[in-house]
Amino acid sequence: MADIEEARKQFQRIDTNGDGFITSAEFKAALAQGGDWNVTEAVAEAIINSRDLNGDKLLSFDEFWTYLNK
Ligand SMILES: [Ca+2]
Ligand SMILES: [Ca+2]
Repeated sequence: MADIEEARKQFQRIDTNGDGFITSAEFKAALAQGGDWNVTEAVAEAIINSRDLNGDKLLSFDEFWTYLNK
């Protein structure tokens, strides 16, 4: 079981504009910041889509949390 406070901090770091949703662009930027420069926007989108439960192409904290607990 992941730590929800830690997950929230991580989520907020990725959600750079603070609207409560992670877009593929934000996710790509976060991965690049972590040193993973090979991730293209298309790859980031595919990862988001695989975690996106309601199909809005955005990752909410709930979806992020669900993913962490899988
Ligand atoms: Ca955002
Ligand atoms: Ca979603």
